[in-house]
Amino acid sequence: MLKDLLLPDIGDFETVEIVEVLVKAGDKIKKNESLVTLESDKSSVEVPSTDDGIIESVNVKIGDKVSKGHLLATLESLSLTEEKPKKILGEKLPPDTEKIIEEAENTLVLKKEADEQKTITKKEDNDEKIEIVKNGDIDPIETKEWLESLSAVLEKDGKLRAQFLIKQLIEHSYKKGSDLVLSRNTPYINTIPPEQETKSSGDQNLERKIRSLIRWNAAAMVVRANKKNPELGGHIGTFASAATLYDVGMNHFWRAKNNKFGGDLIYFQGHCAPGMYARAFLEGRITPKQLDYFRQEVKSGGLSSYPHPWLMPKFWQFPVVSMGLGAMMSIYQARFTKYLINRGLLKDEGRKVWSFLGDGEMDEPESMGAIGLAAREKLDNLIVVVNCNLQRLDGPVRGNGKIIQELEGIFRGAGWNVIKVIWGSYWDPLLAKDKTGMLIRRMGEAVDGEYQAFKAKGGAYVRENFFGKYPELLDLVSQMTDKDIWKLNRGGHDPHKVYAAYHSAMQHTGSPTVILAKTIKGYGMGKSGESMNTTHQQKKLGEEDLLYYRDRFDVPLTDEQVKNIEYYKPPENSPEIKYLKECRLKLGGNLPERSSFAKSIKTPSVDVFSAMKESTGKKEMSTTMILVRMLTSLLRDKNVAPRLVPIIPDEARTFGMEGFFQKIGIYAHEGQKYEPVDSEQLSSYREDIKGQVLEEGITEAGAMSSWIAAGTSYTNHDLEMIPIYLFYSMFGFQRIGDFAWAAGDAQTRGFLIGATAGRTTLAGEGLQHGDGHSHILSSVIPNCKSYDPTFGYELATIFREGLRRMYEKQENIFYYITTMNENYPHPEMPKGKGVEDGILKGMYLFKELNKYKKTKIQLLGSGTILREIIAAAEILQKDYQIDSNVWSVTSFNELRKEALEVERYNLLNPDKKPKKNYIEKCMSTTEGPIVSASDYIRLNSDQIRPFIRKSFYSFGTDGYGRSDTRKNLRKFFEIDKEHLVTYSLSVLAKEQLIPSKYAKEAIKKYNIDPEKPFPTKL
Ligand SMILES: Cc1ncc(C[n+]2csc(CCOP(=O)(O)OP(=O)(O)O)c2C)c(N)n1
Ligand SMILES: [Mg+2]
Repeated sequence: MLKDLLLPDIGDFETVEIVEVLVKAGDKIKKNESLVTLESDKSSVEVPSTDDGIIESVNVKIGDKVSKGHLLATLESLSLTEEKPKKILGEKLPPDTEKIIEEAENTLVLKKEADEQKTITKKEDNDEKIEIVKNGDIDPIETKEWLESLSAVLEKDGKLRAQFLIKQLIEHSYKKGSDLVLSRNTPYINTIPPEQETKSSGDQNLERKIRSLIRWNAAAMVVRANKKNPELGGHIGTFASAATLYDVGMNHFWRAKNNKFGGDLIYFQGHCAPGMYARAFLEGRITPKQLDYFRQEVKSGGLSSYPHPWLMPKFWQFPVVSMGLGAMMSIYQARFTKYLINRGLLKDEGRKVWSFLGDGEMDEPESMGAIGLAAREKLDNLIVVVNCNLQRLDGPVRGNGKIIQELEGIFRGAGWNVIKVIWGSYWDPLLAKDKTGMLIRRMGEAVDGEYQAFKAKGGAYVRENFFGKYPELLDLVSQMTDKDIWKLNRGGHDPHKVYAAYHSAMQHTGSPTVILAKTIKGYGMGKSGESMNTTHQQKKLGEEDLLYYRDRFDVPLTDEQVKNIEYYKPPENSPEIKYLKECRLKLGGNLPERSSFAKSIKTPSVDVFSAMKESTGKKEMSTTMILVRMLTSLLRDKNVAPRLVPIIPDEARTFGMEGFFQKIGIYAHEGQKYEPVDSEQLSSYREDIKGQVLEEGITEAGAMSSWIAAGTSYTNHDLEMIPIYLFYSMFGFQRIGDFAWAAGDAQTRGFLIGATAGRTTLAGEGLQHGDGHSHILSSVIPNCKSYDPTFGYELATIFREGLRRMYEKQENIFYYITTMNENYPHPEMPKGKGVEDGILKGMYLFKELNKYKKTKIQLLGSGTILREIIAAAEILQKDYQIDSNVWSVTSFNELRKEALEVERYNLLNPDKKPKKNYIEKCMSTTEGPIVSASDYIRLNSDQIRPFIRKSFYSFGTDGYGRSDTRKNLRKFFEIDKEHLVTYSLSVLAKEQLIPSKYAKEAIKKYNIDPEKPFPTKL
């Protein structure tokens, strides 16, 4: 059966141009395979076939303008059934139907009012009869009895009494292990009751010994480093509070990566780094010499202060010490793992992401900024552990409140599985004996400031101030000595409780888990810093403190050894070392450890990019559109296509990327449960469990975290992925600068695309949107390469090189490329030698205007301002007989980096023939002064000023942006062609190459006001 393939609804556009025809007569085609590519002035979209079949005829050609209903091709259909036309949503309803709906709605309103009336009447009837509908209720009679009792209480003793009883019931049921009560908070006791705890099969004695040695060595390395040089710093208190939390995980839960399993991903709390080194020392992975080089990283082999993969690329995986970043990055890591699994790129092995955070760190907006996403996406592969030692740097986290309860409420409200680990096992008998509920009440009453003091001031103090508040509680502990009371431990220091919590978290499905573990900052540090406000900064331990620490943890060192702060490692064949190693062997290997076995991706052939190297003729396009076109072509490259991860924070339409919705789908872990309102349109909103686009919504920090997860997939999943995160350039580095820094540290590979870039190019948006500095911010990240291309061929050259270097050569760099939304024609790639090389190095000679051979000037332009420079060059030649060289500068940053290196070489090799930097090589044979301009602040061009021996003048967009037309904005910032001509004339006059009258005349001619204040002051 012959079938017409018509152009479907194309949304906002009336007519669009065919830019590619992807089929020919006789081709066999499957449903959803692309027929043609369309391009509007904003976006390009492929049109899919609606059926399987053989193309009978193609009825369009490149350049045709088409609109909805246009016949694209005819197809000999191979499908047996005729597709039913879909009901079009939003179609205008016939007037009769509208009337019927209106009547029905009115009736509904009346009925609702009547119903309300009835309810009120019912209330007035005050029927005391309680009726129970057997609706999932296994024993309605019993329910009735309970409710009748409550009713009686309400009647007899009032609602306060009734509420009290309900609260008692909830607490009682919670205590018995029922965690289903739907309240924001549960009582201040452990979520898992003792009788439901899963017991560890580990040797507790040995584990305690091992933990003690780790504690000792961690503290010793910090104290030794500070003894050597007090500049070096370090933290003891954080790890001292978290040692059990890590130990239980390391001994029993965290599986390493090996050739059989992908490995759990553990985000260690940054300030706990000494603890990880101390364990690695016992495991034989780190030498005592290395321990002695803690925080002395300049010589190779030193240990980095915090988890920095850049500095210890075989050890640390996740850079987290800047508070709040780890929380978000780990959530998006868990999400990205599910994305890879759902897309069929990764096996589901039940791997988990564990993220350790400080309770003070939870103050950071980023820490809880993505917990909604984690619950929404049901990230049951994520376990967050908050080490609630009740302290941050200066003092208590919530002295007047309770951080655990506060976090519980927030996480519970967001839909997380919350496990509180508050009390250690020594409390269990007391809680069991507490028949009055007074103990739970007192636990709930005391605030964190008090709890901190309880652990700093000893057993007698606790008896008096905690138990002493109620006679019943004093009674409860009357048989206990002060020492016994002091021993009442906190959950986070009790390996049994921690084990039970971890075990339960591992079993949990359907939502992410947060474990709130109560600990003591500086645990074991005694007077020198246990539970003190100064604990965080404590990096020195005096002799007495060290002896106390040794005794507290039974470390087998003599007094002399303690005074020398010696490390302690039992012999290799000791039960401790054997046990420690066996545990890790069972769990597949060492942690933390960073490795990559990812296969490289072959760079796509030059053909994929060849269309971008041709002239667009008269057709005007923005570089953003060219990028989208390029990505569309890349989606046809079988090596690259599945690895592309387009990441967009709710701006796909701004960048003309809505065509991707249909083509590759938006990732949605539950697929699409609804028919989208625009289902009839070509670019309809298509969500899919296998979707490729990460449509993040309005969260730059989230999108950036996704980008980092995808860009480090080569090490965390041994799978090279190519994340391309597109954003408004102003909301990139300015917004998420610290994440970008962490991304560099993590050796993320990928593309950041600052779209709608340039302070005068994004015309109608104004101050908050006008980016004139992102290239300055990106320039500070050592392994970030930034480019500001003007033409399609420049963009294509840079992009292909990025693919080659990052994914074929597997270099640890990433790219920041700005693209613009200004439409203009693009010339073909100049044929000259060195153009491609120059584009990548940062500049090349775009055009030589050499007619008059009298006066010459060098004109440098970047981004869209290169076009103003080209226009200025033409005016200078036509009106003033001044020749010029026009240089396209694709990256001032790259030019500067290379020049700095050459300069350094020359300074350090004074006896050798000086090398020339690339800028000098470009400029050395040229004549005349240099005028340079970009759509960024002058500092962008100024980056190369020190390396130029000629007179150099830079122009740019210093000052706050504002909204206006491009023309007016460029005039305001003095980077339009008229200003550039005038300034060029003035520069030439200053160099005494021409008389000054030309500049004066130009100022008049172009209505330039020399009295206008500098734009930074406006
Ligand atoms: C973004 C950021 N701001 C500030 C700091 C400095 N800082 C380091 S540790 C710390 C206190 C941390 O307290 P908490 O999160 O409770 O961790 P703890 O050491 O108590 O486990 C602060 C403020 C930082 N590392 N990162
Ligand atoms: Mg803390």
